Amino acid sequence: MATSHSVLHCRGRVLGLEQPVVMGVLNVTPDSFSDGGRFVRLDAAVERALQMAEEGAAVIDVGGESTRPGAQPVDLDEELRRVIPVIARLRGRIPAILSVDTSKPQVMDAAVAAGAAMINDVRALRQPGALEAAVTSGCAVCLMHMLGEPRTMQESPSYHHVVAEVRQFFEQRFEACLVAGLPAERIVLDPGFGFGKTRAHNLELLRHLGDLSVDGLPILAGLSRKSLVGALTGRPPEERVHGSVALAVIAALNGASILRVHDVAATVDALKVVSAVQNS
Ligand code: 7PM
Repeated sequence: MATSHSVLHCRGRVLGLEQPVVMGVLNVTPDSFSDGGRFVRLDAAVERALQMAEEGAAVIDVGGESTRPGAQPVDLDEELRRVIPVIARLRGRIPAILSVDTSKPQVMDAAVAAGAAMINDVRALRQPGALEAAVTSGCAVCLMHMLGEPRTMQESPSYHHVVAEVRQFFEQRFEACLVAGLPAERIVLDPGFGFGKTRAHNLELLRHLGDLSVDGLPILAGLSRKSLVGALTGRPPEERVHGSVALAVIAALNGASILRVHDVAATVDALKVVSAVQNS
């Protein structure tokens, strides 16, 4: 196996990665929960998180900024209003690690104060102040590769050699983290499927997932319901469960330690099968 780090340190807690684990996606955006107003949305988000924990998610990733292709940035106060109450309500209620999906240092600080133990940053701590916020937080961090910005990244992504370029990006960000005082035990790398990548790029990265890791750091893969699944199956997002589970299985077999998914129960079952095969 390409990854030699089999644990992730998350603010005094240890997430075991001997077997692949699931990170459940909790989008707290107006388009993800029916709009009965802010408090209805909060209740619905908390309910969904409890369900994902029950289904076996080891991590719950709470996000308030839509990073879908073409999305507009979200204002700081609005992002705080979306994610902080959810994290605060979940703190201590579930065994899952709480992750905050953000690029803003102010959101990282507030989320950590509310109970988050992981930071998932699609901009890999490149916003001013983000690296420092992550270092002092004690949190684990997910460094994701993205070519460009969400608003424009899918316009015409181009690489000479996608695997080598993503790997080089990981090397640079890993070095920046070490220099800033963020140790390897707190870092996970993510190729950012769909973030400035064509279908061919995504498939190339998936096939070579094991070659992407730097210093044996664990790999996180997010393929769930993405347009890649749509392109391969011809199905709309709500009908992409089976294709997504197949991709999660392939990613795990190719060395991914954390699978970021919407359909937790189905993926947890599939990964139990993968683990049994890997450990026999
Ligand atoms: C529309 C398209 C809405 C895509 C939302 C998305 C990743 C992530 C996302 C990922 C990490 C989604 C994506 N994808 N963070 N955030 N890795 N670390 O499926 O692949 O939620 S947004």
